[in-house]
Amino acid sequence: MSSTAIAPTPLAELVSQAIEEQPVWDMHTHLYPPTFGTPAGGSSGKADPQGLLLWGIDELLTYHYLVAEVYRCVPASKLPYADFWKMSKQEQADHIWRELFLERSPLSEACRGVLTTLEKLGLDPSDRDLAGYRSWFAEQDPSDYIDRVMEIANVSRITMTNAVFDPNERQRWLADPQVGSDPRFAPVLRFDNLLRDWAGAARLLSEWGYEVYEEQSDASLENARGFLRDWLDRTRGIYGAVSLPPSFRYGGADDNSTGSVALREVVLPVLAERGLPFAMMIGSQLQVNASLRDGGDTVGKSDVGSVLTLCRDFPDNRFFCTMLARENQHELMVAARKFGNLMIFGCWWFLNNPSLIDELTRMRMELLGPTFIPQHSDARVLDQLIYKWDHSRKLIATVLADKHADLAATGWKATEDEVRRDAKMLLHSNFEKFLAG
Ligand code: HDL
Ligand code: ZN
Repeated sequence: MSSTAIAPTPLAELVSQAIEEQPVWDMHTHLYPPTFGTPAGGSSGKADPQGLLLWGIDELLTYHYLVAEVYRCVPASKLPYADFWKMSKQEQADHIWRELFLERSPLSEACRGVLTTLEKLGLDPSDRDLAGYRSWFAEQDPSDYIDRVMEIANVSRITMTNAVFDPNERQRWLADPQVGSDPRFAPVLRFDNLLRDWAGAARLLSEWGYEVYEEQSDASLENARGFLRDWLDRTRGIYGAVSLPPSFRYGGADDNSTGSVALREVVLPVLAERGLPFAMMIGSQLQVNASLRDGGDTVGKSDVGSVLTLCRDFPDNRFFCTMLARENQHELMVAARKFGNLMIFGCWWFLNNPSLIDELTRMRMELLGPTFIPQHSDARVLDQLIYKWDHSRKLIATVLADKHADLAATGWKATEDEVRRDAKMLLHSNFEKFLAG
């Protein structure tokens, strides 16, 4: 029995290199350029407590994934949620570092990600020197640091989530029309409320000067279309996006629920006239534990049939779609075989773990070839790009190498150009081309 490690085959090496070297256009993140403000000023000195650009070790450690995980270690009976939220960001980070990294091995994907990020930035995770990490981050200038993180993660462009119903974000766009013009970032107009809560959205639109009422009259619907057009113009969004609950249903032309009417009469016509895709992220059951705040959402099985109906009934619209439940994945991939105006993407949120990224990517490649978008980072903290893409690239490369090995076994030898073309499709051009229509 040989004890020496088995060298990867030249083909596996080539695939790994092609995936590593291919810049990725990250199609869904919650990241922002410094023009949106940042709570950690770093060496720039300009700190905005309500700023939207999150970066640095304390933001990495207080990512809502880790807040949820730390409450498995020190329950609310011992640390009431209100006491945790009263802590400073640094105190919260200290608590999480101690409980998840020092008192227990940081085995979860979100914990491991912090360590990968530190290592790729040239810091030594085994130092366990949180104070030292903090001093290093404090010396970074936010805008220069964006370039550095994008270079390490090999991310060519960061797609934002510009939530028009978030007062903090909306005010920043109204105050400075150029706020989203940093070329490193692509804007996306996000408008969940229109579909999740028409009545509430109508009240807000009325406050904002659009005559939109709960009753979905022709005038109300036309004014809602006007609102969407205005904000697509203001943000120059490259697609429209919503997250939808597991209960989301679209039953066709006779479905007159307020959400379906808003979808059929407002969202899809405006995006079709603008030639912009519509991204549906389906399966997030919000705030099952509101005390965890952003970490309080869960997953639920959703209805792929509604996606099929939309793709069939709206052939002039293009749909990005990702679903949150593992149980929906195979049916969604088969749906993508039925409609070319459906582009499935990413291993979203609770699926963004090695075992599930591998499973989904294998299934997708076997059913769809290279015609899907395997991943988005969903990063909320800038530095997360480093680990989310490092981890996912390795997994995507392993699957692609296995599939090319299967081809080679038939006698089909891929050329280096063909392998690099595959990498470019998966990490960049499938997204870019679907955007272009
Ligand atoms: O709705 C979404 O875009 C989700 O990605 C949520 O932001 C979620 O909280 C998240 O951060 N997932 O990774
Ligand atoms: Zn997201």
